[in-house]
Amino acid sequence: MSNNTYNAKSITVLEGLEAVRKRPAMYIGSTGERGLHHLVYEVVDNSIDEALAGYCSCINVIIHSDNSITVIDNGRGIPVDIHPKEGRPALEVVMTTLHAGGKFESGTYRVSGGLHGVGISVVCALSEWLEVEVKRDGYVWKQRYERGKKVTELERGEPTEETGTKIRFKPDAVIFNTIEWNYDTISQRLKELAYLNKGLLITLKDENSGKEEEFIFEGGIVAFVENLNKNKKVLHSPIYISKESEGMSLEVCIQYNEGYTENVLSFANNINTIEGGTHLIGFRSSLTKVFNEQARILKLLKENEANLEGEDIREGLTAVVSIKLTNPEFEGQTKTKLGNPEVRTFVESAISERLSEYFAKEKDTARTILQKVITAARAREAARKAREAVRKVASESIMLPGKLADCQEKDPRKSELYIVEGPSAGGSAKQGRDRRFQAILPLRGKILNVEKSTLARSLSSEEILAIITALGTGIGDSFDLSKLRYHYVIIMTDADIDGAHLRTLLLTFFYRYMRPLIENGHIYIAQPPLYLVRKGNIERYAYNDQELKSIISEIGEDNIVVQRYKGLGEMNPEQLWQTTMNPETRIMLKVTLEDAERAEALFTLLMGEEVEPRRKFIEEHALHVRNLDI
Ligand code: 0RA
Repeated sequence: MSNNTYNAKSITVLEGLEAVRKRPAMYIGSTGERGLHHLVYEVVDNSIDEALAGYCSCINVIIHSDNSITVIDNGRGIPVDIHPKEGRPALEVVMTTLHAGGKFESGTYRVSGGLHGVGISVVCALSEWLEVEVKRDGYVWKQRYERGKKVTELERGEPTEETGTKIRFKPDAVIFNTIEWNYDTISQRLKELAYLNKGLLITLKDENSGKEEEFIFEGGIVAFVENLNKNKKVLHSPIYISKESEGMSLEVCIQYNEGYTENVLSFANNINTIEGGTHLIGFRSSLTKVFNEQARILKLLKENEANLEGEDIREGLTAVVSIKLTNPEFEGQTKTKLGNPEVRTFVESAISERLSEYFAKEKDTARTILQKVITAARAREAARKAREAVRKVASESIMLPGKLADCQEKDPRKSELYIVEGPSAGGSAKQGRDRRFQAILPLRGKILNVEKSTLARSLSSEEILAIITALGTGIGDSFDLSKLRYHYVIIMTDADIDGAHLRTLLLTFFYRYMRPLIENGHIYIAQPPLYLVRKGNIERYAYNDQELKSIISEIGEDNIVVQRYKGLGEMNPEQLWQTTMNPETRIMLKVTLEDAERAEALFTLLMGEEVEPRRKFIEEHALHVRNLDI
């Protein structure tokens, strides 16, 4: 049990407009600029309803310098006769009772739900003052309210033949963060409303700046679409579809331009349904359906080609979808998503029917549009294939080669990769290494006939791929040094002619395809010893002939055993570690660009067509290869 006891006195039943003033955001979304502007939209929506019902042709909005605003329409005027149940003028009921703003009759497309349609009483409640003037029943009628409460009785003024409603109100600064109107915001919305309600004249005037605008579009949403496509090259004249039945009224206008962006605006009862909804779903699916049918009929889509998809129809599509219905359900975060399920099928069948008819008649337009959509579909297919290829390569490169014995260290700056010749040396290296930071990649022992082979053929593609993937950088144009997985790449080959060849091949490969590795000093040549000199317990390694001589003279010639290493495989793991891999004691040569250039020159020569210089070079070069086995 919570120790919160329920206190009956703490329960306040909010009644009438007090509720609105207590929690304004619940009715108008916020008390910021957006909420503020909802006040004027609410009043205008009421006038629009009159226009939709066919009684109003003109709406005027005036922004005053005291931050009050006036909305005038020439509709029927809010009824002023005594409301039978309430016993007071209907106008007063409309202005002071929550949710009494709706029309007393049904059958019109009353804007309700969402942030609009909360009723004019909400505007009244959130205004410091509101003055209404109704022309109806032969007279001008007036009444004033303050913060939702009437401060004057309904008063009959001078006679008039006209009808209409004029509402002027000043938003309550106690409620709103700001009570300043944004001319452009209002102008934009009024223009949109003029587009959505063809033939309706809407004017806006700002008494502060003297700015004035007039919106009237006989073309309605066709003019809207034309305006959206104003600076674009269009592919055809706008296609207009309308249908009215089942208590719904649908208007759609479609026009493709040469561009690739989609600009589809959807509205339900004049509210911009930013989050879409059932009307938009119906619109899209009908377009996809009709386009596919027509593309097959006109044989523009080959039989083996896949169907057009939703995204194909969007490129360069400009459209306005406007539906008006009696009981809209608004959903979503901002209540701008139409939820009525019946709308989907209505829109889908209406557009499918009309668009098919249209395409049957207007074959040229059909072809033009379909070509565009099919091109988009083919581009999509090509892009998908390209993406897949890239993904495949990427996934392959993430897969490290099976032969690689990786190190535990993940920081490339501390990691070493030994590229080792042959499986036996590879085995010793794997056992001898410090696996915490040293990785081993063994390459195939015997290199192909270098002289008769190209680089690609000497190093099998499998081997090259293993190197590329182990290093992680990619090659050529897509080489990325930042992806290098080891900052020390150490070539460890036997001290024989095959080893020399492999070294040349590797250096040439790095020089040609991964040059930054060399330029940035990441490539090294391991220096295994050539000799092991033993005398009793003494073991000394010599890395060249000169060293051998000095060791021998140092420890004396008697009873010494000199072992010459022909290959790395002759060393046991411990020896390999001690002599060649232990960072404390090893000697490595850092490969310079000149070294690599020389290797590449040698390689080119070896690969070259000219037999004589090749032979000469091999002979000369052979002299420099230590411990050459001939
Ligand atoms: C209730 C009933 C009728 C019209 C209106 C309200 C109405 C409200 C506003 C708000 C601004 N302008 C407006 N114009 C009309 C229908 C009255 C009838 O049946 O004659």
